[in-house]
Amino acid sequence: MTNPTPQTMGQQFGRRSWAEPWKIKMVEPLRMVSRDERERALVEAGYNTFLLRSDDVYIDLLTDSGTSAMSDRQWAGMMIGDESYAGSRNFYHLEDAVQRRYGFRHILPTHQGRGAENLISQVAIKAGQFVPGNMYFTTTRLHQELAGGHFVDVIIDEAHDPEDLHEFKGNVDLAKLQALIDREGAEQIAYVSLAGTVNMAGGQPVSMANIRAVRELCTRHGIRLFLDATRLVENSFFIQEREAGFAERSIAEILLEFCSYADGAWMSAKKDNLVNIGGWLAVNEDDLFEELRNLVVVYEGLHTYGGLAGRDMEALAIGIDESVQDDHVRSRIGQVRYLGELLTDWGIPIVQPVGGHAIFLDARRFYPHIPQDEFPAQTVAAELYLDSGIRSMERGIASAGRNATTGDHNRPKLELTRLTIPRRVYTQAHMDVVAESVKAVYDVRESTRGLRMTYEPKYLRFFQARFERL
Ligand code: P70
Repeated sequence: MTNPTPQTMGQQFGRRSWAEPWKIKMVEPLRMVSRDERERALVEAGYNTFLLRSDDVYIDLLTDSGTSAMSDRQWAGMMIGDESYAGSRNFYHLEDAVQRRYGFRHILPTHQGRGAENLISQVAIKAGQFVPGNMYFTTTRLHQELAGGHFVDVIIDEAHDPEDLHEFKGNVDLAKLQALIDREGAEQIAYVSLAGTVNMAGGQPVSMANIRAVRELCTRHGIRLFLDATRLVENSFFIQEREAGFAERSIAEILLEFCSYADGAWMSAKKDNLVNIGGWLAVNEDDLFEELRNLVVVYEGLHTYGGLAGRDMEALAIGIDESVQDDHVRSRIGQVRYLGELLTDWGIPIVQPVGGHAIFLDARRFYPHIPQDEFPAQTVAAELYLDSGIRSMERGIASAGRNATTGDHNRPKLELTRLTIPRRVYTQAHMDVVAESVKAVYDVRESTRGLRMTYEPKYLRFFQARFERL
């Protein structure tokens, strides 16, 4: 019998293939780790992929944060870093790039996203106020709580269902937001915290229609609207692809319009913006900016460097311009989808539709016999590492932490393991290896047992918690 003619994945899915709009000129060797080494490393790490050494990892899909490959132009920019303490020329390049691409008036650099979250939370939240948002994010919610705020989830219900095919699962449920305002009073709402795409929901986008409506509601009640802009470029891609009237508009144009409805934004530039470290905070109001500019010197550094070297700010300014190019975003999300299509084809349960930055394995359906208190998503991450040295991240009950009042576990509906794809780093062949490993772990799922937590830190426990096999 002869084999059928091999087909590219593009052909198999009835379309032409996409390709990266770059070629590789420097490589970083990867180390294959033996099964014995992996077993030892996993036990030493307490079954927590955050505690593995990267030298023990083969393909690292822990995060897309700070793991992107910079371009030759960004590296060239590093050489023209102006390391003056005050008024570095690279700061003005960064300020200009954020103003042009995101449209906000005032900009402060920060060492990374959570530095900006800390500043905005301290300045814009009064103790006891509520902060409605489209699903929690770990660091964002923690800073809101440390500032005395209470986070309230106002995302649409569909976002909590990994099988629901809603095209904009990041949308705010306006009725939930209105009900909160009616119940607590507008003066008790610190601001609306809107993220696009929504990380914990699976990288799901917010539509332009939704932010317009949220803006309208906020204006009516005199409430500010701030964005988590970490993956807003990727959000813009989904608007271009899915929302009527945007197909002919560039991602850069869509991004600018989206930001025009907000009063400001915080940014982890380690994602969309293609740098290994950095963040920024941007607002339009003069008075608010004055307060933030004063506070930044307490936590980050002078307002013209905010914890970054001049060279970091230059790489970031260049990265911002590169990050909004249509061909870049198309190939970045194309690669994520490629992996998603393989897994879907093989019947492996993942969050649908596939989002912008990662594939999220649905651990509840992966291991239906493991109860949530035995950490099914953490178990998937551990088994995947054991099988092939691939590192992923738990995004379920361990990440959700404990209820601040009752002390019990938060039990999120979504119990997920994230395979996060760094930008411009891995090839299609790496995605094939990943897909095959997920399948191998899935094939032996019935004999897999869960985990018990043996050490639990107080803050953001998932980073440093330890587990053992049951
Ligand atoms: C990730 C990273 C960071 C992040 C984010 C959104 C939507 C803010 C931040 C904070 C890193 C991470 C953070 C906490 C737990 C696990 C991983 N997300 N908003 O891998 O920015 O890290 O620069 O302080 O996704 O998703 P930063």
